[in-house]
Order: sequence, then structure tokens, then C-alpha cells
Amino acid sequence: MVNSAVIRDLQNGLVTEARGLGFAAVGFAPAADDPLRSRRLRDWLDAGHHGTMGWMEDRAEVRQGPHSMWPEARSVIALGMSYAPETDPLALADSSDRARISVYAQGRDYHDVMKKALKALARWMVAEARRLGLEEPQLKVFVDTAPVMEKPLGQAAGIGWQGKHTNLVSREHGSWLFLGAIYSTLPFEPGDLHDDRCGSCNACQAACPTNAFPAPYQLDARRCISYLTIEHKGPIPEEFRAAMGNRIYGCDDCLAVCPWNKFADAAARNMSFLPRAELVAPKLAELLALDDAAFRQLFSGSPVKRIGRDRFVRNCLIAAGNSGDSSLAAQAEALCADPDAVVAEAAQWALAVLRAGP
Ligand code: B12
Ligand code: SF4
Ligand code: SF4
Repeated sequence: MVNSAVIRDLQNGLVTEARGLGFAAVGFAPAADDPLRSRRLRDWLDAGHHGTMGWMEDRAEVRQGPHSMWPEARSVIALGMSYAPETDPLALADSSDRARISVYAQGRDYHDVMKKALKALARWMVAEARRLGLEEPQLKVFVDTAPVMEKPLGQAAGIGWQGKHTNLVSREHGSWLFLGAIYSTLPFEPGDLHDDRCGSCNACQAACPTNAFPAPYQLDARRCISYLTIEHKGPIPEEFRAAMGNRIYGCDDCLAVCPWNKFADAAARNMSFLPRAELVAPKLAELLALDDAAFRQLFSGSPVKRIGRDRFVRNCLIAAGNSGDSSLAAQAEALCADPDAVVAEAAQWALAVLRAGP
């Protein structure tokens, strides 16, 4: 029998500790699976909306909910770190000599920052439970890479709602939260749910350059620039190349136009995600010149390093083709002989577009 007053003390202390570790949002949800959530995941996979992200399908049974992964789990602690930008992420849209790296990737890699903080919080919980005379809790911490549906869990824990762009929106932090979760054997009290406050707004759907939303709250990843620039390994399908503009890593458009960002508290931003000056408005010409070693050096500690030099230069070549800047033609021509076939193909495309002129 667990003493509920002691659990409440631990829960209150945990919120304070989490804030001290840099989390802007903390909520609690039951660990039970949700059949609606499971069905929607299945429908999304059956429609093929995950594209080549086979890892989404591989462990789909486990991904559908906490109990499917770990039947002993009794509660989920959902956590968010803010990366609210100080400037408009869309400001560089018309700067053809510059490349756009999505806001989330301009600072330190959130996987590293959040994992460290989640582990520190888990250690604190174990020590505190011991101090309060509770049985030692079992805990599992997750950020992004495990088969866990972090957005619906964040919603179930009351830290926001899934907006029509499918990401979690919070009244205090807008669309700019990274999410993580801790599964626990302790029976924490669930929080109040956030209402869906999208109403009649459809700004995110209207802003999407590739029409990646077949319906509100549903994303066809195969059409999403974030997927195309980060996850997709082969040549970028021609139908999306012009729409990519100068976005070379991820895309912020559907998040940036969300009206709830007006209320995003910039002071709550975790300082680890301050943008690195050289990644805010990098020159396309300089990025096209990166070899493997220079790529690794520039993106050390950044999520961008995960895609490797070849995929990155492929993306930069699409942006070069879209730039209309004939001074980039010489670099595109040189890259036509790149040993990587996907880079070479993107270079040929960029060169042909630049030579054809406006
Ligand atoms: C796969 C993935 C992607 C894929 C697919 C995105 C997607 N929407 O599924 C791609 C590569 C495209 C992607 C892009 C981005 N991602 Co991503 N991605 C993930 C990952 C690993 C899994 C997401 C997932 O489970 N998708 C499967 C689908 C089925 O789930 P879902 O979107 O929640 O679907 C729900 C809705 O469709 C809903 N639904 C369906 N029909 C209906 C109908 C109604 C009426 C309603 C109400 C709901 C509803 O039900 C489904 C189940 O709940 C998570 C990390 C994680 N482990 O959770 C990060 C994650 C979602 N990504 C994140 C981020 C930041 C991004 C980008 C903003 C990065 C960028 N700037 O480029 C973009 C945003 C693009 C977008 N609009 O979604 C964050 C989101 C944080 C937040 N506040 O929500 C996460 C949580 C990573 C993290 N740890 O912080 N991502
Ligand atoms: S991230 Fe960009 S491409 Fe993907 S859904 Fe949002 S606006 Fe569309
Ligand atoms: S832009 Fe509008 S519809 Fe999209 S998530 Fe924000 S409030 Fe909802």
C-alpha cells in the first residue's frame, strides 16, 4: 500500500526539481494505453505516411502506449524544454544567398541536453523516494529515439494539446517545446487536460509549402521538408525541390505561424538552445564547400551532424538551385563529380536550374 500523501510530496518536489534542471513544462499521466491513440498510429502507418522511417513500423506494437512497452509502469511524467526563438524563424525566407537551418538545430543537440537532465531527475527521484521511506521506484527515461509517442503523452499529461500541425502546443510556450518522458512504477496523480485551442484557425496548414497535411491533425511525412531534408536518404523527389526554397535542415513554417507563439515566454528558454552565431544565417557558398572533416567540425554537438556530409550537401545543392544565384554554378559544377551519387545528381539538377536562369 503506497501512502498517497507521501507520493504527493514527492510529486510536488519533483516539479520543483525538474524546473531547476531546465524543464519549462512538467505533467503527469496514467501509464494505461489509449485505444484511440493506438488506432491512429496504426492508420498513419497503414497509409504509408511514415515513408522510409521503417523504425516507426518496426516496433509499432510497443510504440502504441506505455503498458505495451512496460506493463509494470503506473505513471508517465511528461516533460518539455523550451527553445523559443528570439527572432522570426521565417525572416531569411527571401535571402537567397543564405541557408535556413531550423530553429531546433541551431543550438546544442536536444537529445544530449534532455537525456542528461532526465537522468539527473530520475536519480533525484530514487534518492527522494528512499528518503521518504518509499519502495525504490523503477524508472525509464526517453527522449525522441525510443518507441514512445511523446506528443500524445504530453497531451495526456496536460502540458499542452496536439495542434493541427500535430505538434504539442502550450499556452505558455507556444509550439517551441522539446519533449521527453519518464515512465515510473509510482502512481502519481494525473494532471488536468489542456483544451484543444486551435478552434477555427488553420494557419499551420495554410503555411505548409508542400501541402503535407492531408487533413487537420494528420501529417504525411513523405511530403514534409523536415522529413525530406533529415530522414530521407535518396534523391529528393523533384516535385518538392522548388518548394524547399533555402531550407536545408528541417522546417519551421507550420510552427512559426502558430498564433499561440505570441504567448511563448522567451525567458523560459533553456540556455543550452541559444543559437550558435554561425548557424543562424550561414552562407550557402560556404556550406557547399564543406568536406567530411569540415562538416563534422562545424556541426560538432549539433543535431545536424546526424545526417552526415553527403545528405547535408545534397540539401544545400537544392537550395543553390532555388537561389537563382549564378555565382553558385561553379560550385555546383564541381560537385557533379562528387563520389556520392545522390550529391552528384543534386549538383546536376542545381546546375541545370541555374543555367536555365530565372
Ligand atoms: C517521426 C517524427 C517526425 C517525422 C513525422 C512527424 C509526425 N508528425 O509524425 C518528421 C521527420 C516529419 C518530423 C518532423 C518534425 N519534428 Co518530429 N518527431 C518524430 C517522432 C520520432 C515520432 C512522432 C510520431 O510518433 N509520429 C506518428 C504519428 C502517428 O503520431 P502523431 O503525429 O502524434 O499523430 C497523432 C495525430 O495524427 C493524431 N490524430 C490523427 N487523426 C486525428 C484526428 C483528430 C480529430 C485529432 C484531434 C487527432 C488526430 O493522432 C495521432 C496519434 O496521437 C517524435 C519523437 C517521439 N518519439 O515521439 C519527434 C517529435 C514529434 N518531433 C519534434 C519536432 C520538433 C519536429 C519538427 C518541428 C522539427 C523541424 N523543425 O523540422 C518537425 C515538425 C513537423 C510536423 N509538423 O510534425 C518534436 C515535437 C515537439 C512538440 N512540441 O510536439 C518531437 C516530439 C521530438 C521531441 N522529443 O521533442 N518528426
Ligand atoms: S515542417 Fe514545414 S513542410 Fe513539414 S509540415 Fe510543417 S510547414 Fe509543412
Ligand atoms: S497554427 Fe492554428 S491550427 Fe495550427 S496548431 Fe496553431 S492554433 Fe492550431
